[in-house]
Amino acid sequence: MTNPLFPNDPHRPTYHLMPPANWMNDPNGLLLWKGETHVFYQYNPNGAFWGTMHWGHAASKDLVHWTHLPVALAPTPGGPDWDGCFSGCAVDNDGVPTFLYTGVSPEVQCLAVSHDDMITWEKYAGNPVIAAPPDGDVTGFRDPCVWKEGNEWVMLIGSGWKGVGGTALLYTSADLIHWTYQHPLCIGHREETGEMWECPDFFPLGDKHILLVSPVGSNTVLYFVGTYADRKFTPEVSGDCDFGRHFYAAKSLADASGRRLLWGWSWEGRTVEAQKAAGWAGVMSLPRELTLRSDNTLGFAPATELQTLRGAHRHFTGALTEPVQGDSLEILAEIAPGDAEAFGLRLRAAPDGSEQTLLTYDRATQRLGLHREQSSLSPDVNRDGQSGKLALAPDETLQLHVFLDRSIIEVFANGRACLTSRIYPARTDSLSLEIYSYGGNAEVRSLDIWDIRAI
Ligand code: DQQ
Repeated sequence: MTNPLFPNDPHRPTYHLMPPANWMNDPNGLLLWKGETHVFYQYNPNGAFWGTMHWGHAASKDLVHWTHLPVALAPTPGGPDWDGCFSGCAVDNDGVPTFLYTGVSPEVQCLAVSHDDMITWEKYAGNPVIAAPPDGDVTGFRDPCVWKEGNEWVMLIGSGWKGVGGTALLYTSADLIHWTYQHPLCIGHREETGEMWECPDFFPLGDKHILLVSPVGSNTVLYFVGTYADRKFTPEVSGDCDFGRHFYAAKSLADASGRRLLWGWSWEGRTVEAQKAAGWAGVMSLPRELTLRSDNTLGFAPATELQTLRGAHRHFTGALTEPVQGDSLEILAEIAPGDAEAFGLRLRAAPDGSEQTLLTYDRATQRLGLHREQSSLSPDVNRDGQSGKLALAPDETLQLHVFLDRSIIEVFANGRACLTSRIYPARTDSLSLEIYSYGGNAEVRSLDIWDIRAI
């Protein structure tokens, strides 16, 4: 986002939603209101580090350009959220926008309402509305996700049973204030999906229901596709929402046309000191549309509205016939593997190759990965490789849809995999884009590249 506070920062994204300065993490309280999409988010007004959690607020008419609005929630000294307003959701309660969120410490559930189109928020005087978890050895009790079924409100709270596995605890209420614990929506296996599920999100898609959870320490958002009956969920298919390890705490929203849109928090990949020095940390992912595929896995696509940001366009077939440079690009590439062992895109490359990031498909392992070992000459930067399985059918081409926005890369592959990551090239001339292959030749069927305009 163009920002006078950081005119010369080469790493600050230009077309992603982020606060004007300081720290942000999880998306919170996504709500459609009077024709606009409102995104709230975990925010620390006191610097570019996690702490004193508030709720920041932005709204958009087009999912692309965002207006920053006043901070919605701040901790109340002496109140149940004295130590922070943690994550939660927003619902439209008969025309009254209402937040359900976690106050700390300890973790309790709180309610707030707005009577002025969400500019200011009043916390319920009787907070907390849920003062303690049910009996049992829980690993956490936070991040309410609320929806309405008939006349009843249903809430999930992210949790887990010690030694057993992550869970989402299901409560019901007639008025959003008085809640009754029912049972766990479902329970995971500790060894497979962790012991504590943060930020549950639950919604119908096609003829299935989807549960998204962010297991503590996993750096990933898992999805489960399954059946919801008697207020219990039976997972049938599962997968990773993103291979990149820089996409977390995702929340979704059904838009006016019924599309299911997902946003996640992309955290930084550099030291806390570097983040503080930058004055900002955390980026909201681009909105991505979720679909249910015929094999009951999830499909992912960037919201089509993003096309309105496209600027200068270049189209190639076979090979890049002219140099392409940029740090704010959209790239659509279709590549047939040919006889190559590995192939993909070389991004943000310096003229002498001393910095470069490889987005690679490896045929032997069938993995799509981002190789960041040479992504930066700076010592402050994480350079771990990140990859995930993407099995291509024998005659299937690799179809990459890449959004490069300075330090953030978001990749959509073959409509069924995503990889979000962060890079911080230190050289100002690390700008080249190339196609490469290894151990043989891959065939570029088509390549479209757009400059992307700042928002
Ligand atoms: N972030 C919030 C918690 C949530 C975690 C605190 C997930 O509510 O569990 O900032 O990133």
